[in-house]
Amino acid sequence: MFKFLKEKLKSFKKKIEEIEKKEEVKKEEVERFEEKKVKKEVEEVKEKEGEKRKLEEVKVEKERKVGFKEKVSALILKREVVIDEKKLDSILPELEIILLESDVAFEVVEEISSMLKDRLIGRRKKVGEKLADIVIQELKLIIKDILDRNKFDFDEYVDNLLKEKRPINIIFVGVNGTGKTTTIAKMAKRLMNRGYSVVIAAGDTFRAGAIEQLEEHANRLGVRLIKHKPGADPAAVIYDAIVHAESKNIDFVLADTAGRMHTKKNLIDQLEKIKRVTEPDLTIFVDESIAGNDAVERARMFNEAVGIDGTILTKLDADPKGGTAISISYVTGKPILFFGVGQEYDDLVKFDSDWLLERIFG
Ligand SMILES: Nc1nc2c(ncn2[C@@H]2O[C@H](COP(=O)(O)OP(=O)(O)OP(=O)(O)O)[C@@H](O)[C@H]2O)c(=O)[nH]1
Ligand SMILES: [Mg+2]
Repeated sequence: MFKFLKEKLKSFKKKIEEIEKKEEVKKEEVERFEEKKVKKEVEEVKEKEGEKRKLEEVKVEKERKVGFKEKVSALILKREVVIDEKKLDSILPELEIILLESDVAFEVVEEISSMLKDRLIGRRKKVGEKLADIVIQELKLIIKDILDRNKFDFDEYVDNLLKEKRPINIIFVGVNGTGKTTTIAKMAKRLMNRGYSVVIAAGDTFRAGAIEQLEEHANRLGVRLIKHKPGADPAAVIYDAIVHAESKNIDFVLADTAGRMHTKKNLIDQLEKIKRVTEPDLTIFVDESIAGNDAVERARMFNEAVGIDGTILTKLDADPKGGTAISISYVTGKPILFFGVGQEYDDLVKFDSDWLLERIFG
């Protein structure tokens, strides 16, 4: 997971370290020179003082010591470097390229860059503190901040909602092949593990084989599937599933939808109708993290066209980059709810920014 991004960040860190090392060698030369100068001055003072009267000697000695001490602490202070804009300008472009290459959306790269400047310019770097460590640590905090802006606790939300109504109707939308159907099966298993009852609605009536695929999952999981014939109205299928759930006191309806129709407009019209007729409690957008900026753009489009409440990002296990996960919530203004991390039913991870950061930064 995220091998590409991890390696890029590592070499970025190394590069900053090298720049810093070179600067330090130069600085140390200057400092050695200055230290020698100070010592020489002190020696000279000592010599002169020695010639002075004995009575004054003790007093002068004391003053001399103070003078030396002050000079030494001034030297230490000089080693506390202030990070300035020039210094950041020498490293930020490289970081921006790494982030763009890792599929972080342009507007998110800009945000990260400007936040890094805000937080780092004018900051004092103490003796022994490495600029590379400061930059990486701050980058991590900024990404966490971006990830947590639209925080939403799925479990807490549904637990509370179930106190008011039943069933909770969740529809899954997104383009074909991204993992909608698999994710519905994973969600069904997760909800049942938490003690809830679930019914699945076969709302993808467009793609040949979609109903059978969902049926197979339903049979394996022991979940009831509500289906009509291929080509039927998906809004009617989902409506039937809700009526069934109401009559059996079932907690959740999880509804599949088509990922592709004859035209994009057909698809959006169909989703709009599903929303109008079935009034979902949550519309979850599903896309694959390996799609990079395409996934982010689709999320934006689906949010504008039909409205989404959050995203489930699949196939993180196969994504070397990670930029989609960093960007999608910022761009849509909607939370990431879960990550898909494999093809097994249990490969679903509830969103947690620290979990993601751990996988990017180690
Ligand atoms: N590695 C990996 N594969 C996944 C993940 N989620 C789904 N897949 C695989 O992606 C492929 C497509 O998944 P589907 O669930 O059929 O996708 P869909 O969005 O329903 O596709 P359509 O029905 O064609 O619109 C399948 O082979 C899944 O096993 C994941 O988190 N990791
Ligand atoms: Mg499907």
